[in-house]
Amino acid sequence: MNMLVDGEWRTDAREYTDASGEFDRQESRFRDWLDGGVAAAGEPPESSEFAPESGRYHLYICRACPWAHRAAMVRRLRGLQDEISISLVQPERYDQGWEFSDDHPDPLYGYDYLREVYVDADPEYTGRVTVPVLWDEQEETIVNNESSEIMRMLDTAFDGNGVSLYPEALRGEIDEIVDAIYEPINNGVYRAGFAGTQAAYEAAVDDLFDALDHWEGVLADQRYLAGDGDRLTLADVAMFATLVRFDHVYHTHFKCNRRAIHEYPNLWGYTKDLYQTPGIAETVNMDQITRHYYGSHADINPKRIVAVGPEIDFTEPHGRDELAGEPPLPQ
Ligand SMILES: N[C@@H](CCC(=O)N[C@@H](CS)C(=O)NCC(=O)O)C(=O)O
Repeated sequence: MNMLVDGEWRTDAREYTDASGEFDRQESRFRDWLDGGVAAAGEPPESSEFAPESGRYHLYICRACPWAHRAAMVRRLRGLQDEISISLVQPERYDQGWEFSDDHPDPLYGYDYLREVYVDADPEYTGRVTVPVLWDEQEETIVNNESSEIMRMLDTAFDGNGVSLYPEALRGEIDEIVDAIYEPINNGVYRAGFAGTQAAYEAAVDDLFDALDHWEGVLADQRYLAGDGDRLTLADVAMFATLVRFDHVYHTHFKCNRRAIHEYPNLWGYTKDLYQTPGIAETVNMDQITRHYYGSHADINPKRIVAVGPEIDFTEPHGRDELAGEPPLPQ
């Protein structure tokens, strides 16, 4: 387990799992807000010195990471490409943590490792070095490294193109869905994949497939998750980031193999529908996704061989436009 301890890189610091074999995800540490950004209900952000100025912020992401994917999708769907710059780390993660490379250089400082960005923000930082990172180029610090907060603030702090993925009337319900899918689905695939005991693995898989069965039912007669399903929201962003990776990596590498997403008619149609929503496909890089997962977790795939399948096509007809609802259209 690799992490920073008091600003020093350590490769022996802590295990992924707790004593009962359950995957233990750390709390994100940097939790500042862009001024004007809206938080989940009950967590009002204070006003901050981070004004939502165009050209001031940078997103460090990995195309492989579902949490970083949320931020990249919101940036793209809201047309913030010119306001917030973005760069990628190398998809494989080895002993040194997330790395930059010739293919994926650090455009701001020319660093070799993402951890150097964390140490700049806090020379005494103790914790994991994760993506996404929302970096303030003016103050040269990390504003926030928690995707559920970054996605909300990118939607609400900037004007963007007029698309709203966190509309006021639906915020409570979107929060509930984002919460409801987090533990069994978004984090559930990791709980299965990194489980240290058979019991922890089976419990995670049971929760995961119970939740997938539930949402398969919900999506039988609505196009999207929130409200009456007629508009794409942050709840869909959060769900899609897991579903699009599922059949290629979670099913095999994380042993979530009771069923594949393409075997669920509604979840599969929904995944293709979102993939085909203008702007989303360009945020998905399946080569980097598979290289990252199969190539980075030596404890569960020591030979780092990347599975070749499945042969599924996210661009084939999804059949969901018969349900009420339109993809987001910039105003
Ligand atoms: N709670 C964080 C989790 C981010 C996270 O765990 N990202 C993974 C990549 S998928 C990571 O960077 N892991 C590196 C590590 O744990 O050392 C969020 O939602 O932003």
